[in-house]
Amino acid sequence: MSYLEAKEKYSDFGIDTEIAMDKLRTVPVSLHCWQGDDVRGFDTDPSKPLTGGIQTTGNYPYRARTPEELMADIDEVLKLVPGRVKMNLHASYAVFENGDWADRDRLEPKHFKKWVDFCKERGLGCDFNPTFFSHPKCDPLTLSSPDEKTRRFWIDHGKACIRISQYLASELGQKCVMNIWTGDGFKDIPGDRLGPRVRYKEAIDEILSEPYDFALVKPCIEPKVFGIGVEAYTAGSAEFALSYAAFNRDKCIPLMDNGHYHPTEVVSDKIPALLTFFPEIALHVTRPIRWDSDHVVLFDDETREIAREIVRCGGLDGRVNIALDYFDASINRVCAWAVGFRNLQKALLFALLQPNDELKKLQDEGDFTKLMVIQEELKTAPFGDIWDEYCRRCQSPEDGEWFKEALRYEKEILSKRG
Ligand code: RNT
Ligand code: ZN
Repeated sequence: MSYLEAKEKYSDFGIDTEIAMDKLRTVPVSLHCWQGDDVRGFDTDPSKPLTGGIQTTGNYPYRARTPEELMADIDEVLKLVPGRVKMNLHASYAVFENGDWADRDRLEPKHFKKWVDFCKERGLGCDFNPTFFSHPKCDPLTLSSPDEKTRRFWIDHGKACIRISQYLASELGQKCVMNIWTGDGFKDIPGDRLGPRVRYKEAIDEILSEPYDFALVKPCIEPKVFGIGVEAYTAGSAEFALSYAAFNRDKCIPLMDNGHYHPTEVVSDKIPALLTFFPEIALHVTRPIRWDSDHVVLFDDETREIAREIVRCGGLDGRVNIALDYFDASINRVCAWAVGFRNLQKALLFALLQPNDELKKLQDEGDFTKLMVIQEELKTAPFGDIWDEYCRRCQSPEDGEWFKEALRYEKEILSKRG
């Protein structure tokens, strides 16, 4: 079927495919730099394991080992995906020139100048994350540690990251979402659950006392139910993070990662719950399998439902900050990035091609039969033809094309890496 026929089909449902495609092209989605090197970064010994309750698995060769390699791989991803990309960096990806290494509490905007140049040349905004893991100063706790020196180091890191986020936002002229997540917690039943949370809260208070323009810098608090090695307790639980954001609405926003809840909970349903109260929220879109496994995002039911809630709640106009967060080391990393980014674009386009006003009306009128029928029939509407057209308009390769290019890149560039 051609685009024009597909467009007709959708217009029978009262849907304008032109409006949907035009809208999607304006929406920034953050591309996480950490898929390219298995979350190692450049500021610590790359042979040391990833800590903080997260883990990459797989031994696919050719991971990026230097800022140059990582940037080249990201450039390749930019060729392969449609839509508006924003970068998302971790503090551990600081680029130290002429041996001027600085520890995390001493990081400065200048350590991200290379990334600013990279983003400017490509017209991208940039989000940011302090890195509270994979570092000798994790004792293993960070912001919730009972050790004053440990806490001070990590608070100073958080403050340095606020300054860097402010720099990224001002240089690039787009807001910078700065996400605070720590893996602080315990493997087994704690003797004190309150103490670490009170210390965590006070530490975040201190970090957010660093001056920043809240219109441009959006600190977030990301909760997590458990992590590898912190199965029994996390300081930054859901209630902790959400309460923090609710009590500090003039300073930060909540962030939800859909790998961070009990397996039968769904983030799609939590989006409108939070948007009832918060003007703005942030998301990490990932795919958990049985645990927070951070598999590549698929075009699956929950990703589509998350996208539908973002669209239906008016989230595309800045209320929902959308970011990807996964890391698969078992497959070609450029493809992992591209598949996940493309799938999120697909899910958003699919959501924009729903007759959302009509569905709402049917629900309010109590016509649950028609509500079900329409939603089911739209699943087999000629979505693929609209998707192909969207890729063409973004001058991005269609399904079936991008993979060939990714294989060429692997053969000509990646395979030359030791
Ligand atoms: C970990 C959190 C966190 C990290 C990134 C690297 O479970 O999801 O967001 O994945 O910051
Ligand atoms: Zn996350």
